[in-house]
Order: sequence, then C-alpha cells, then structure tokens
Amino acid sequence: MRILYPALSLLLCFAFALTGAQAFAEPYFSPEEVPEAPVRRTTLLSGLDHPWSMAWLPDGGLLITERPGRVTLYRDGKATDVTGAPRVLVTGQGGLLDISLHPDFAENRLVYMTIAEGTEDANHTALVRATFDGRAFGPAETLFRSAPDKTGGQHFGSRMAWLPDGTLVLSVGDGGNPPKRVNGVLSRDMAQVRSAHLGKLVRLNDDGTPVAPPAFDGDAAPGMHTMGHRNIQGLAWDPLRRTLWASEHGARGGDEINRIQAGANYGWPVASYSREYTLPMDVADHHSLPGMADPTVVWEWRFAPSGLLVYTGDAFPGWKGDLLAGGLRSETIRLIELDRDGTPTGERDIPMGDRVRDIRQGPDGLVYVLTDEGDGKLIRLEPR
Ligand SMILES: [Ca+2]
Repeated sequence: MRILYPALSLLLCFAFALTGAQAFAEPYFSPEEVPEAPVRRTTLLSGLDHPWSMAWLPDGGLLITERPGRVTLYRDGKATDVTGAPRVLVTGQGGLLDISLHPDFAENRLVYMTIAEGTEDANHTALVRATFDGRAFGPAETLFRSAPDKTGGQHFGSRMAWLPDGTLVLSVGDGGNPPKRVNGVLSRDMAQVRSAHLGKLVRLNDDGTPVAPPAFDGDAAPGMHTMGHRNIQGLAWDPLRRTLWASEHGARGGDEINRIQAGANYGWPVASYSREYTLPMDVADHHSLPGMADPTVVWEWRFAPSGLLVYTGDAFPGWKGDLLAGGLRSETIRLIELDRDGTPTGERDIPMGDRVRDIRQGPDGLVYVLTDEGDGKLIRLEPR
C-alpha cells in the first residue's frame, strides 16, 4: 500500500482538481523505531483511580478527574477530595472523564466536565458545568447530551477544547465496536449518519447551545462540527497555527492525528487504515475517499492515543510548536515534530512504562502526565 499510495493519491489529486473539491496531503506514516527524547520523570502523586483529565486553577491548584466519579485537588504536594462531583454512569470506558475551566473562570468560577450518563443498556456522553468555590462543586447543570443513546461501555469520546471565540468543541465516540448496534445500525456506522452525534465533534456555546457550520445546515445533529470519527480522546487548540488538532483511536492500527476543519468528514468507518480486532481484514475498503479528509498522521501499529497538547512553553525549547500525544497501549508519549505549517517532520518517543491517559502543559511550562491503570499517577516531565 505504501508503494501504491503515492500513485493513488496523485490520481485523487487530479480528481479533486477536476471536481473543484479540496485536495488533502498524503498522510505522514509514523515510524516504529524512534529515538528517545531526553527527559526526567518525577512522580508527584500516586494511588489515583483511573485518572482521566486535569485542569489548573488560577491559584496553582490542579483538579484531577478520576473515572469512577471522584475529583482530586492537588496543591503544594498534597491531595484532597473535592466534594459535589457530578453523578455519572461508571461502566467500561465511561464515568467522570474530561475537565476544563471556563475561559473566564476567575470571574464566574465555572468548571466544565464530560461524563457518561444513563444505564448500561441506554447511555450517552453529556457535558455538565458547576461552580467551584475552592473546596466543593455547586449543583451540576447539564448543557448537552449526545443522541441517540447507545449500549455498553465503549467509545464515549469526551475530550473537549475551548476555541479562541469562547465556544467549546467536544468529541463523541461512535458508540462501540461490532456487534454493538444503535437503532438496528452497527454503532460504528453512526459516524456517517448526519442526524446522530455518535462519531462526531460537536461545537457549543458556553451555555450549551449548538453552533453549526453551514455545511451541516438542515438535517445534521445539533452542534455537529465534523463527522466520520471513531473515538477522539485527544483534542488541542494550536495557538501558533490557529488550528484544532485531534488524536483518534482506530481499531487495530490506524490511529490518527487530524487537523480539524469545520464541516469536514474524516472518513470512519468507510475510509481508514484500521484492521478488524477479530478478523484478519481491513475495516474499510478504502484508505482515502474523495470528499473525505485524510489524517495528518497515521500509525499503522497499535498506539491508542489519549491526551494531546501543542507545546508552547520555554522549558523544552526544542519542542516548541510540536505535538505531544499520550499513548495507552504504547505506554509512551509521542513527540510529533511539526514545521511552521503543521506538516509532520519526525517523531520521538518518551517511554512512560504505563498507559498514558492525559498530557497537559502546566503554567510553569513543564509537561504533566496522568497514567491510568492500577496505581494511577501524576507525573511531571522536566528537561534532563
Ligand atoms: Ca479518519
């Protein structure tokens, strides 16, 4: 396929030129053997139960969500329980997931969280917000619920990112692997169904009202921003290139980094590099299709990306403007070097020896990592 691909992509470029459709660059295929990036790892906190996400308070405290429904506040080397965390459905990959402060948190004290909600047989991804007084959350207000409901504990998506205009983008997973079905349709096929939130990015105002691009007028699910995703668990605004990046789980292989453009279709499950879990075959008949956006990066091995940041700090000058993607299965962080335009030019591995669930840049310019299995940890990366 690597040999066929350049010819195929050239043909597609001609087809795009003829039809006036947008041509997408050939995806960057990630190398498997990469040199290690020099960092020191310091464990700040251990004993966390499936930590999922973290958000810094203006006073330097760090809020950490734990999937079974707990929020921990880490400050000055000590951890305390935050009371009043929202009620969640704890099943499989679902529970209390992402956390993010409102851009005007200093004035309005609003904290946004994504959760799994419902029952084992009928559940969805929801966005809630609550005030935080430094010790406890106020009552949770539900701003968004994905529809239709799905069954079981797979693929809630649930990463969120604020855009500079004060709107919020949030991921909703495709609902699960075959044989999971929603309304008689294979869950994963819902990523191409315009009326469902499953397998989409959604864009909302800070009060939860939907924002839709012109491409999705009419029949699309409220707030639908992009479609054709399997399960996005990394989402990061890039202030240098004024763009949004997403890392997305494929099935067996075929994990992706995508540059998000409103109104675009990212192909799942009809254009993908993924292979089936249970059968020795590809999920899709195509790696690329006209009118669908190709990934910027494809991993043909099993990386399982979760957590994504665009590094903008000074502590690691060599990383400025690069992407850092956490990996669950790889138990590494991948440093993806980008040029000025956002084209990948190389990769390095930061081995972590544990499943990486989230990765964030701290106010001090250092990089903070959550590992999720067994004894969950908060780890700080510093220059060596
Ligand atoms: Ca894709």
